Order: sequence, then C-alpha cells, then structure tokens
Amino acid sequence: MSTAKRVAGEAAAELVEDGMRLGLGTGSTVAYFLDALAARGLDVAGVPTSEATATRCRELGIRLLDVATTDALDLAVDGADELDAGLELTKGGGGALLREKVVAALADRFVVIATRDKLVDRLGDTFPVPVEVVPFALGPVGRVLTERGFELTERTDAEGRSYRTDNGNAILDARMPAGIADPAVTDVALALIPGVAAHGLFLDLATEALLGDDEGGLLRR
Ligand code: ABF
Repeated sequence: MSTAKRVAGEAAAELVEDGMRLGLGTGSTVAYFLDALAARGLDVAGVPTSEATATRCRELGIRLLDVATTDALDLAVDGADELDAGLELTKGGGGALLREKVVAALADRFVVIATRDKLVDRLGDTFPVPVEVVPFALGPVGRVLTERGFELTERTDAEGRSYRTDNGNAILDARMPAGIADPAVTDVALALIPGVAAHGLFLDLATEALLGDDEGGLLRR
C-alpha cells in the first residue's frame, strides 16, 4: 500500500460530483482513485483508458461510457510517469498512452494524480518517451528515431515477447540521452512519423495535479 498514491487518489475522488462524465485513467495511483470513487456511491459514469481499468470498474460497479458516443467529459483523472512545473507530462509507462491521450483531450478538466517524486525539471530526464507503433512499421520507425538520436528499447511482456497494447500495437521506449530540449517540437515530430500511433508526451492537456507524499501530505498544482 502506498500512502502517497492513496492520498492523491482519494483527493481526486473528492472532486467528483453526481452526474459527471469521467475519464478513467490507468495505473496503480488510479487504482486508489477508483476505489475511493466507488466508495462514494455517486451517480457517475466514465470512459476507461484501458481494458484493465474497464475490468476494475466492472468489479467496483462504476458505470462505463462508450467513447464512440461520448463527445465530452467533465473530468479526467489519470496518472503520469513524469510531470514538470508547467504540468506537461510523460505518460505511457502503463502502456495505455493512446487511449489516455484520446480521453484527456475530451475532458474539460484533466487532473493528474501522482507521487511527488514524479516531478521533474525536464521531461525525459527520468523516463523514456513511450512511442506506440503499428507493428508493421517497427523497423522504419525505429530507424527514424535512432537517426534522430533516441536510444530505443522495444517493450516486452512478462514472458519476454514483444509487448502489445490494448490496440494491438508495439511500444518503443525512446530515451534522448541529451534530454528533450523542446518538448513541443518533439511532440509534433514524433506524431508525424508514419507508423507512430501515439507517443507519451502529453502537452497542454493537464489542468491540475494532485501529488501525494509518504507522510500523507498533498501538493496541489
Ligand atoms: C498511466 O499511469 C500511465 O500513463 C503512466 O505511465 C502510469 C503511472 O502509473 P502509476 O500511477 O502506477 O505510477 O496513466
């Protein structure tokens, strides 16, 4: 049990009101949010960002929305791997980045919940950028990213096989040894590479952050 994650998740659950349409994130911090949300017994529903979150919501009795017929969300709550002072994020350590970005973009408010140690001076300094790639394009995308200076690791599953996201894609974890000088430029450059389905730089999406610590404290940004 993580006090820091629990504090952040419970604080996010307090933001939810009856009737809200929610974006439901993925990861271990979000797990605390979902538990706290279910305990409140509100009349809410949400779009899950992964099959794992959908399964957990069914177990908890949290009603699900179909993203195909959802034009907007009141509040999205999701984790992150890194966040900087400007609430720019690195996400995708949990492999859910594509659906997470779709859901975050639908939300009027996007609250990030994390532990304080996720705060970084510069994105990419502590965590590689996950790049979700259509399997057909793994070779070409890998070559382009390598030519641009990224060090790549293809993500594997617990059995050591090439990892597949809920969307059937692979993930290249792309680390820039020199650091990401301009995330806004990298954001667009990655998105334009043919075969890239999504990447883990989440810029101009988060509206606030709730950061817990192991002493039970909460930092609001
Ligand atoms: C998910 O939450 C991912 O985007 C991110 O990698 C992960 C962080 O997981 P955790 O809360 O378990 O640290 O949204």
